[in-house]
Amino acid sequence: MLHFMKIRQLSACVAFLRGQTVGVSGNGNGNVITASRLMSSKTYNVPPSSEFVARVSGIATMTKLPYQDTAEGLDAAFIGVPIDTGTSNRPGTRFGPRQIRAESFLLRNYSGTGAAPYESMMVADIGDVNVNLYDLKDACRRIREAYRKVVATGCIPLTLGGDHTIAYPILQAVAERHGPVGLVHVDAHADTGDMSLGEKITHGTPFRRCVEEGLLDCKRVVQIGLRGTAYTPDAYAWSREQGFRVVRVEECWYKSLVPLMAEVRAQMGKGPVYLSFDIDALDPAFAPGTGTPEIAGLTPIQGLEIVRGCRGLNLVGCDLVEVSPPYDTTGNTALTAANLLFEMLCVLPKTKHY
Ligand SMILES: [Mn+2]
Repeated sequence: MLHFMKIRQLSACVAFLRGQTVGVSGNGNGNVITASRLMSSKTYNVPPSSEFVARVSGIATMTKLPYQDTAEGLDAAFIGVPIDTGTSNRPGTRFGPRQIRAESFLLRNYSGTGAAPYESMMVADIGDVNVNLYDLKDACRRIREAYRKVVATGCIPLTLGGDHTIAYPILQAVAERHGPVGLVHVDAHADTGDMSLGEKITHGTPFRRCVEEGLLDCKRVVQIGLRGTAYTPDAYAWSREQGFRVVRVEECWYKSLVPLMAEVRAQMGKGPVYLSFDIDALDPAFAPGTGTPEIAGLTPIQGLEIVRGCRGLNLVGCDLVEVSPPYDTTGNTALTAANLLFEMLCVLPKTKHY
C-alpha cells in the first residue's frame, strides 16, 4: 500500500514543483485535481495516472488501487472470489479475478458519465477470499465469513468472480446485515435450479437457496437477459411464482434499456439492493470467456445501460461473475468485466458526480 501512496504523492510532488496540474481524469471534461489538492487530500486513495506511472507496472490490483488486508476504513472494496468448483460446463472462473485485475489497468479514474468515485469514497483492493477449491460447501462457509467481516465495517463489496455459486454466501452475509435485499440479476440463466447431480449448491442454484433462506425481498427482484434452451416449456415459472420480474432477452433485443431501468428503479424503491451481473448475460461475441455461453445476448452498451441505470439505488453490494480466462483469448471478456465493475463503483450511493 505504501508503494502506491508513495508513487501517487511523488508524482503529485513532481508536478507541484513544476507548477503543473496532475491530470487524473483523461475524460476531456476538464475534471482535473490540482497537485496541491492531491497533496492535501489524504482522505481517499487515487490510482496513479498513466501520465506518471507506467500502466503495465506494479502488482496487479484492481484499477491499480492500493491493496489492504481488511475492509477497515473503506467505503467500497474490490474483492476476488476465485472459484469454479460450482460450474456445470466449461471451468476456468477460478482465474477470473486475476485476469480482471490485469485488464483493469486500462481503466482511468472518471467514468464517461462524470462519476468521480475516487473523489468521494475510500476504495481499495482487499485481495481474494481464501477459498477451498476442493469442497464447495466449505468454500461457501469461507466466503460467508469473509463477507460478514467486510460488511460489518460498513464497506460495500464489489466482487470479482468466480462462478455464480458465490452470490449465495455473499448474500447470506449481506442480508444478515441489511435484511432481505432487492436484487438486480443480469444473466443468461435464472440460476434458480433446485439440484444438479444431487447437489444443492452449484452455480445454477444460488438464487433458489437465497429465496429459501429469506435473503431476498422477492417483490424487488428483477432478472434481465434470460435466454437459452430449457428442460421445461417455461423455465422461468418458478421465478415468477416467487414474485420476481423476469425480463427475457427477447424483450431487450433492438432496444435501449434506459426505459427498463427506470421501471427497475421504481420497483427497487429505497430499500437495500444487490447487483449481480453474470458476464454471460452479454452475447458470447462480446464476452466469449465464460463457462455457459448462450447466443443472442445483451450488448456491452445494454450492459452499461443496466449498471448506469442503477444510479440512485441503495446499492449494498455488487458482483461480476463467470469470467473464464481460458476461453477469453483476446482478454476482452475480462476487460469488459473490469469496466462493468468500475461502472458499478460509479453508481454507489456515495459517488460524486460532475
Ligand atoms: Mn449466472
